[in-house]
Amino acid sequence: MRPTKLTALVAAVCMQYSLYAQNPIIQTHYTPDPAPIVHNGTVYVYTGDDVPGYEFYNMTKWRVFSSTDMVNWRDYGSPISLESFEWARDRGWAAQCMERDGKFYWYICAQTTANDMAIGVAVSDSPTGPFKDALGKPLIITGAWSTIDPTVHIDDDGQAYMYWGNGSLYYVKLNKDMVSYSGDIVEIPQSVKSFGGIRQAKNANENNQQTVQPKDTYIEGPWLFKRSKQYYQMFAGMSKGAESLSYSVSDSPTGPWKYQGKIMTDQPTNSFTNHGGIIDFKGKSYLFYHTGLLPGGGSYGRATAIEEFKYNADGTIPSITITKEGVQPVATLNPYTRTEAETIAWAEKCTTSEDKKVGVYVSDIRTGGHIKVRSVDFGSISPNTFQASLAAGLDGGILDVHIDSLKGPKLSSINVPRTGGWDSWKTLSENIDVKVTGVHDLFFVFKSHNIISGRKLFNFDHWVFKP
Ligand code: FUB
Repeated sequence: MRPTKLTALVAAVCMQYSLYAQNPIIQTHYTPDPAPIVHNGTVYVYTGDDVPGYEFYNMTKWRVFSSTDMVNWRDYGSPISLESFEWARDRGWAAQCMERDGKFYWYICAQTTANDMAIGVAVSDSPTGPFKDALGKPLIITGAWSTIDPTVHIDDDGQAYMYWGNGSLYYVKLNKDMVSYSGDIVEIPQSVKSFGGIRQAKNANENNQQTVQPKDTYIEGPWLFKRSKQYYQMFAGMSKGAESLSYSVSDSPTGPWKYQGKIMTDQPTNSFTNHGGIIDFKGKSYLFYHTGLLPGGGSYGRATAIEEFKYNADGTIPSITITKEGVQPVATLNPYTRTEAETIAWAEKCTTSEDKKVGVYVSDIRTGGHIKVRSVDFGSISPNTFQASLAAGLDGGILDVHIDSLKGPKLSSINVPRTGGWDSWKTLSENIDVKVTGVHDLFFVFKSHNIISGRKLFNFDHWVFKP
């Protein structure tokens, strides 16, 4: 079809939109149920892996990404999947990873061979893996389908607590080894005072009970953290036709809880669920949640988004609305050290894959696509060379490097030849004639030699500028 003036205008508007958009933070995969942690000056966000197009939560793996600036996210692929847990047969749902004494414990929930949901744990020496099932069996198995959404908190006295549940909220005290527990599983009482209301049974009307839905109620996705002396229990609550993010507070990790209200509600998220996590990083506070707003997404194609917020003076959390712009960078990226190509602020017409040879790399690169990397600091010395590791099984394409915008000054243009295979990597360099200093956004723009080429152009593993 020949482009008309209108299609050209729509394309220009879409391009403008993506230039300023930062939410969802990952565009190469569907990344629901974000669970962020801060470790050694880096934020790691652990997510699920939605498969849109099937009317259910059919996930089979989990993913991890990291950032030191909150806008460029490095993709570490999928270190665990249902295959990592011999006891798991289906539905890899919400998870959270927690560090203790240099080890990382990734708590997941999945369906067992008995059709219920159970909580398992994988362990690693690194936040990005490799991870291994710590027990070879579930850590929490109750026989109920609602044993989902684990969240873990390690209190100041070293006692770790794990909370979970859909409809009902439970906790148990984890032992120091983080892979076993002591004492009973406790169900946390719910009331209007503690969680805003009590969920109505589906058959409430038949039994002549009250059928008016409460203004809020605990549904799922607990997220426990401590700030000053207060414990916060955020959870997916009840709103009009979709979940809200709500919270309760307590003086103790075991309650009693006092309902505080809704943090995020009635937003055009294009998703029934929202599943949140909260962290502080570099002096700022962030809410992670998911929406169905990635193209092709929806309630079963959800993707992580982030908003910055400030606690009120009394410690309460303000009401937060979703934005396309997301958050601002809190650090810069050094272009003179090797950066993995899968470190991305925004990507279009490409995805990421992983193999044993190079780990994660950018793949399925198509004509008209690009990767944006934000807040790149060239300092006071201008680079004279750009170098990239690329592979092409067919006739390759062109990798153009621009600053400031897709059509901003061009620093380099690498002609990527056929390298002998999609995993036959070649380091290609190009001199830079333009002077560039200070902080800029960087755009890697993908072009084919032939304008009508619709095939994969090349794979992209890493890049660096030489001063
Ligand atoms: O992602 C599957 C389920 O949807 C999660 O376990 C819930 O928290 C909800 O987000």
